[in-house]
Amino acid sequence: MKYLAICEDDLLFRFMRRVASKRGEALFLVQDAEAAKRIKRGGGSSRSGDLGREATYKKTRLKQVEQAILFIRNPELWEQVYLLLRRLHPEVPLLSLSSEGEVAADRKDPLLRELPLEDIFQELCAPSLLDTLNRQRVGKIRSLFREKDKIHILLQHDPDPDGIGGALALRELLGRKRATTPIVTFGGVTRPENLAMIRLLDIQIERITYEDLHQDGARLALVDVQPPYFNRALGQVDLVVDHHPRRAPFSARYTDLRTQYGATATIFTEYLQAANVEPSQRLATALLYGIKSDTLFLKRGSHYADLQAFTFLYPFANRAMITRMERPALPRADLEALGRALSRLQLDNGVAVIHMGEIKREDVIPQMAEFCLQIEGVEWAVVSGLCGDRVVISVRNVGYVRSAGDIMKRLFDAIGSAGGHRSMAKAVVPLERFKEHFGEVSEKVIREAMVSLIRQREQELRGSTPAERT
Ligand SMILES: [Mn+2]
Repeated sequence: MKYLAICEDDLLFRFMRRVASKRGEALFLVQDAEAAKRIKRGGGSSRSGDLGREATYKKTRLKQVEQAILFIRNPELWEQVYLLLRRLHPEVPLLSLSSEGEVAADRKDPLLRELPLEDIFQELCAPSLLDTLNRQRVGKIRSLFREKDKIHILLQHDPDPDGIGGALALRELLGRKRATTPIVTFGGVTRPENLAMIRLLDIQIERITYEDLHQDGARLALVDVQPPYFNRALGQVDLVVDHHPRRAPFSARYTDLRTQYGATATIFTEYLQAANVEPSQRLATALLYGIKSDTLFLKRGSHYADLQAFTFLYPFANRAMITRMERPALPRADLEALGRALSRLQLDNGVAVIHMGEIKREDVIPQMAEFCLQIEGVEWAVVSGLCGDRVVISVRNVGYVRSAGDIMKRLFDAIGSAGGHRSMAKAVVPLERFKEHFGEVSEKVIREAMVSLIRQREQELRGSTPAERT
């Protein structure tokens, strides 16, 4: 016999019928003879007797019990049973299911554990409550649209994985295809990771204008965004599903805002589960990546629901593909430019300056600045490159008391845009203006401008008292 359950009645048996009905696994010792009969009729093993008396335990072969479960609400009886059990079998692990809580707290019994009933309710019932809610929500969403309606799923200006994943899920829930339910945006996808995502998962995102939003009576669904985000009126909005805080009032035929969630993809994952839709690998990958990137791998603003959705999606998703999205391949030509620059690298008081010349992709520049910080002796990394007609400069340093943002602002704000914080900063300057100001774009020019300012700053810091270094 594995478990001995000591209970006032047969309530616990009903909860654990599946374990209990394997004969020999669990014996229910109950106070009341009628309850014992009901347990037997339900396929369990039971005995009845006065739980406070030693004789009741005599026939239970207590020494063979691996674990005892106590489900006794009456505190005096609980006390009696506990003391009796400990006298008869000091080593048996005890699990007490309690409604009062804290009976075991000051007992200093390492083999006694307490599980509050409210926690059990939370674990068992809360998901079911949410599930019925989600089922009702899915029904509502499906009733919003007629078969002949075209639906535009509108995302933010620079659609991100969370919005894209949610949009795909909405299309799936509605049983729609791309032609009748396109994903649209007023902007375009720009971040390399997001471009990699739509390329690898073969997702089309179409550009749309305000004028075409309701063309031919098209319906409008907003995912991971709310109407006030757009600075113009959108006309009738049919659906809004989002997790951002409500910035301003808006109206829509259906709204589901869950601001405590870390991702919109989590809401859609719950919808899919409630609707019994098993996600395809493509859909699961998109949703998983959405949750992962919006919550910084469940670190930022994430909720228990995000973790649950993540766990549900994980086995369906293509994880290798997510790794490829997160680290989009660097263009070979850009890497070669970096290689050439690295071979000429000279350190000047811990400052590494690299000008990559013309490059294809802007995001390579901050990545390379990050990379250069790992070179021995480097405390500051300054990497620049020419992207079309813009000079992009990225700065990183290892310290916390340094002010990369300040320096970049001082140097470049007047001729372009510059900003950042203490350890990382960026400047973008139109090529023409850069030339007007500095004469040419070269490593030499950037080095001269940056190094003297960095040195000056460092000297200021050295001269200051520690209290000022904040
Ligand atoms: Mn989001």
